[in-house]
Amino acid sequence: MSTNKPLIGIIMGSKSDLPVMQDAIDVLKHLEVSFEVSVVSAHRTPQRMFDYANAAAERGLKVIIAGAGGAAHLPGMVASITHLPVIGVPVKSSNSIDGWDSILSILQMPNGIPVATVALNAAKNAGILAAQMVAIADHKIAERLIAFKADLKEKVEQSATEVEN
Ligand code: RP5
Repeated sequence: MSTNKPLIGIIMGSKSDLPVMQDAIDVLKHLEVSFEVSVVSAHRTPQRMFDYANAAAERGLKVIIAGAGGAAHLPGMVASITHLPVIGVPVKSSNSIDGWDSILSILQMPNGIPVATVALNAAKNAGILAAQMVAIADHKIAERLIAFKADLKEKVEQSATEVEN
């Protein structure tokens, strides 16, 4: 799946991660930020992972969102290859020890190779963060993010009114 001239690359270790990663896709569609989606496995397709990360900046991508579960090495390995910012999404896989394996594999990076790690299964926040990064140089995306936040505020104020009255 890909939109016109993608700015954000969404990758995941397995097709089984897609139900979680779909939240990133949905929020980027909502914010009208172009993206592409691929399955790239650090362990099962290491050469494909290397080629993807190595070519990402040259192809025009600005941010990579990488989701993986279990021994979740994909975000960190991609971050080791490209200079682009990488946002890691720890995915709670079915045989996972409550997702801690995914979280710690992505979070505990060595000095020099950061991965911006969101909460377990928090692909929506990864999408929003990626949009915020590209909005630094794109005022139209920035305006849509401001509207997105205003909508969140409105919803909380509405629920506060409902609870209080
Ligand atoms: C990881 O192993 C994937 O990111 C996925 O979260 C997990 C399970 O993959 P499958 O066995 O379902 O392909 O590499």
